[in-house]
Amino acid sequence: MKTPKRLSSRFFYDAEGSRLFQEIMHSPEYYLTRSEYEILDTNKDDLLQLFTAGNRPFELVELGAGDGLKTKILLSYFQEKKADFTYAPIDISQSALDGLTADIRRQWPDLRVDPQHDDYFNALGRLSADSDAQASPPRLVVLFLGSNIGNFSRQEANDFYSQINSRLRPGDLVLTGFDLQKHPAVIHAAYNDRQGLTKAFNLNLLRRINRELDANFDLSAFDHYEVYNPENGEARSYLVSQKDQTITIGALDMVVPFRYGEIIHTEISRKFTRTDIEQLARATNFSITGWFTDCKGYFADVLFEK
Ligand code: AVI
Repeated sequence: MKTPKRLSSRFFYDAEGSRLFQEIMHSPEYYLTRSEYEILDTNKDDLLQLFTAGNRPFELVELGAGDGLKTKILLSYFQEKKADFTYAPIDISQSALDGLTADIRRQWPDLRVDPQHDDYFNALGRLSADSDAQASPPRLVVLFLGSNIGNFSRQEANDFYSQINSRLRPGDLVLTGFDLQKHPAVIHAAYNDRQGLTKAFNLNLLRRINRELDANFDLSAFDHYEVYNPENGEARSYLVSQKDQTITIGALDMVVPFRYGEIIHTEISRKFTRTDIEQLARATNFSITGWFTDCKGYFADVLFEK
């Protein structure tokens, strides 16, 4: 068995995990969502000018749309301004897409929605090919908001943006939400909220394994622990075994021993400097054409152009 033990943060988002994440986003410590909301709201007109430069229609392609709360600021404004665009949320969860699409159709019956139930890169490749076939091809504008990029390692982020780049045409855009490095205490608190929501979110991984893989984790025998390292900008989440114990995972026919104090690494949430972002753009063949931050300078939405 590998040490340290690891669980991928991809598994956080079952129904309960998604619900807890919604609560985290509204907690006083989790500044990320409010900062990005402020950025999009303050700069929606500048963004619209950039998206429609050259009077081209555009296709707003959102990777992992979730409940689309922040995107709705843009959708609402673009509708009001009668912009010529289609919204194409991509998600591997059909139920998340159905909910979002129904919600948008209710709020803005005239908005063109083109939901893509697929893997990000397949869907991007198809949207690119479809728009190529049109007489006046729309510009693709990819949204990857909410600091989702922070959950990738440096290498994974480079690979991800290279893959996106290979599916776009010159002039297409990518708007990414990056959480910036700042006073370490602010970041540490965001992953250690006083209500214990992040703790419950982390422990829910074990509940999910119990339910889906017939395991017998006792949630009260594990604690949540978070470290933020200001030298490399990495916040890391762990679960810590509070005693010597042995877990069985029926579906995998596995017995897993834990020592007192042993950790399971569950998530990395990277925080960026301007140099990190410039390096990412350079390494993946994008240029930076827009840089927007909130009034505290906590978060940045950065526009890359192919
Ligand atoms: C989804 N992702 C950007 C969140 C983050 O901040 O890394 C997930 C999260 N983990 C703990 N709190 C929120």
